[in-house]
Amino acid sequence: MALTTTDLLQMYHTMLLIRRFEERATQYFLNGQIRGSFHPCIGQEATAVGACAALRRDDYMTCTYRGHGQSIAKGLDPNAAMAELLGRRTGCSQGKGGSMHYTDPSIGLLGENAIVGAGVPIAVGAALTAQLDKTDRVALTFFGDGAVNQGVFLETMNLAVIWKLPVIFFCENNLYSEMTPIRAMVGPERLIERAAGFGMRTAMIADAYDPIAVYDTTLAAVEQARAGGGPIFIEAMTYRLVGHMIGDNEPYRTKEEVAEWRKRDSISIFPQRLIREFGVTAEQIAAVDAEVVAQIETIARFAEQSPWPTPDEVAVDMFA
Ligand SMILES: Cc1ncc(C[n+]2csc(CCOP(=O)(O)OP(=O)(O)O)c2C)c(N)n1
Repeated sequence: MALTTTDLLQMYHTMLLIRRFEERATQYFLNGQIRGSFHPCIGQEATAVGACAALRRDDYMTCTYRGHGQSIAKGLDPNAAMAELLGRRTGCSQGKGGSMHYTDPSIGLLGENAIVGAGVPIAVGAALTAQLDKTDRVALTFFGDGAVNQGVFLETMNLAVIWKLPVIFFCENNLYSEMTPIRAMVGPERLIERAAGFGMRTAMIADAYDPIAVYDTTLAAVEQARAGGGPIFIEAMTYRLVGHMIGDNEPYRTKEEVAEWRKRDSISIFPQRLIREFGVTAEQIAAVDAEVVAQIETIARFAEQSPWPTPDEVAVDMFA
């Protein structure tokens, strides 16, 4: 289905919201208002928004600790997302999960996950549920290039192929696993070769800073999976524009490399392209920018003014 101007503006809106959300969260972290660690997805907004636009609200999704943007793009209430970071009761996990454990079954969000590769079998299990229940839901699992050496990841890829499950393996290849370049970890040039070895269909997104390319490739994969075509592995070439986590001083990559990617930053390039190629006006872009500024203030106010969980709630919803 071709994207309308309204869809494209909505995509830009969500990408910008994610960027500003992560920037505000970074400030909270630096002020000591967010505990633990925090892995911003700054630079990777186009994969989150492009891929999630191809999903239905009731489709399943899992993601990693770098999943704030993907969760918001899937439909997570950004108020509940920010409140969760600040540990408030109004957070999506009642303030007990924090940055790495956003969960909301009402939108198919089966959880971020702090363990590399661990969201993959959860999504494959959800896809098995869809197949057994004969619903036409699909599952999409986001993971990084660092996950492709995990045993559980390889085992579940195999099962997904054998059982022909409706699951999309979405690899955000941002060239680094924490501080290790992908070239030092994996033999083949392309990670899709791993999946092809299991007999899985594959697709490449050479420029995953382009949300439309991400959307088109993911939509084709989702439609095939929904129609019984089985799993597919998508490798999306992307880049994070900030450190792995706050406090990472990035000794493993050069400032020049980061600067090259900054020139391609989709937050600035995409709106220019909407004006140039899709008949969007500069006023429409400015309206989105202003809306997001106001929205972030509302989100921040909601989170800061929300109550803390009380001590007697500490064991509620805890299963382990
Ligand atoms: C099983 C496991 N091993 C190691 C870690 C420590 N660790 C946290 S993030 C990370 C790098 C993962 O990189 P990648 O999968 O490429 O995702 P990215 O951080 O680039 O989004 C590692 C090794 C972990 N969380 N889980």
